[in-house]
Amino acid sequence: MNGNQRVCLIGAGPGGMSFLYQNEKLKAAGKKYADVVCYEKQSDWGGLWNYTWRTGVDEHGEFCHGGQYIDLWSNGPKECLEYPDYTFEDHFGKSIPCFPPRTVLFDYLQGRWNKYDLRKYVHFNTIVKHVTYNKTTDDFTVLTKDLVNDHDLPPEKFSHVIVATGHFSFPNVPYFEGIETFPGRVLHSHDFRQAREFKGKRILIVGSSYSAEDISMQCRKMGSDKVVISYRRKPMGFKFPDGITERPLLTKIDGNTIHFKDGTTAEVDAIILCTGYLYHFPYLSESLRLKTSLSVYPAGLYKGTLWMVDGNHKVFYLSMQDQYYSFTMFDVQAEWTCAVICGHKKLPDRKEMESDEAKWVKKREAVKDVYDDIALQTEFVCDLAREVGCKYNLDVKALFNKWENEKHVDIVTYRDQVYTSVFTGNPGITHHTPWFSAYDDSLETFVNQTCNK
Ligand code: FAD
Ligand code: NA7
Repeated sequence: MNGNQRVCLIGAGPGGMSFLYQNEKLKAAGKKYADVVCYEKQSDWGGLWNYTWRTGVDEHGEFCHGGQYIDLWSNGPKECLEYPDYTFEDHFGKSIPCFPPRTVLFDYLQGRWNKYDLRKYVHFNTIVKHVTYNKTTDDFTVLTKDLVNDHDLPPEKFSHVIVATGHFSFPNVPYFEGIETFPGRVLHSHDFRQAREFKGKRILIVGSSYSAEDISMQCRKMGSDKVVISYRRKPMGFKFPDGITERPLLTKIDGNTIHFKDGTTAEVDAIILCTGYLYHFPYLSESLRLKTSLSVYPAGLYKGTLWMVDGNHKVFYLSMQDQYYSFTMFDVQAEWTCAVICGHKKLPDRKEMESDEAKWVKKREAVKDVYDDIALQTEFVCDLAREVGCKYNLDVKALFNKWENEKHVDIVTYRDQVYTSVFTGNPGITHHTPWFSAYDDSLETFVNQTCNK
């Protein structure tokens, strides 16, 4: 024991790994760092980027975390999530196109984590079952289980807890009249693994956000016969390709026939509920549990990160925001958390923290559209960057605005556009094949392209 804080980190996805990375950076610089024990219930790191073919439960009978599909490509430009101290050019040694497939992004993430050999801090196949705050001793008791040996591990004490278990995993599954007798397949997007399964099929997609948009396009790309998207509040309004249409919310299901609010009907073979996710932390005692719906600034968190309700300012949540920014946002949150825990950054008094939190929540409530959302998240990321004295300008708002505009110009071609890295000043290259007709998403094919057309 070296007198450092003893930190329990839950989850080795991009958020949790950022904490390990930032802590190791402190250690390498000879600064005070934390003694971290990271628990990860899966057998590998990467969180959602660690693809699994499984659905429902994992090999140990635990809830299956993964929800990405095999043919997923990034839905935002890589220039919007690029680490300033480890650019895509640093990793691949050259410029690559801007919307990489899943495997390419995972490879990039791992390159940064391997820089510091962070794997040694992660206890894989170990699930956190319970966390309580002990008021009298001002610390935490954490119960874990070794999943391979079906063995409860002895309770451990920690000075701080970091929750990095994500919030795009536990599906929100609404009920629609007649769904129980629908004769085809019904699934949530969390269990969607590949679009090819739906070739030649007529699909109903429920929801009008990122999963609805991308899974519709994926299904059509892979040969679904037709896709009907049913929205609750408003249509996405993109110029979808032939075969994809939007309708108001369904009212009931009668055999293969779907009835919609506007009185129209459609015949479908499968239903995919792209109805989002719930914040779900069953292993935390109630006073430590973040309860919120999806937003760019969930209430109860100072600097969007420190839990204000209980735990004496020693519980931190990483990446609980709705995510335009992703990897860079998690990273700056992790750096800030590290600085606070290790004593490099002093927290202001409680009153000041409360008023700061209230100020951000108020700003969030004033958001009117996606551009406001992007602007607010940019402000949030830049605020944290300032707090930690980050030497890079993490503001990529202009790139996000371009991305949002491109989607409205043409949802089929938005992934074919080129963006310029704010850190290297170099543009990505044009992909050899437009996304809508690109079927080879292997890392080798994607990365081994040499020039702009
Ligand atoms: P996660 O990646 O969810 O990792 C959390 C980790 O915690 C997991 O490894 C899990 O096994 C572990 N865990 C959970 N419970 C426990 C427990 N009790 N004990 C121990 N370990 C536990 N973002 C982008 O930037 N670009 C994209 O293109 C993109 N596409 C996406 C597509 C889909 C379908 C989804 C669902 C999300 C997508 N995202 C995308 C967003 C994604 O949330 C982030 O990229 C990122 O994975 C979030 O990292 P995280 O570490 O917060 O959480
Ligand atoms: P989101 O962004 O939370 O969107 C969920 C969608 O589901 C949204 O359009 C909701 O409608 C809709 N929804 C939720 N409940 C219902 C009910 N009861 N009936 C009808 N429609 C409903 O989740 P996504 O999965 O799209 O995206 C999450 C992440 O995964 C994101 O980062 C992606 O990149 C991948 P609303 O718009 O509120 O009317």
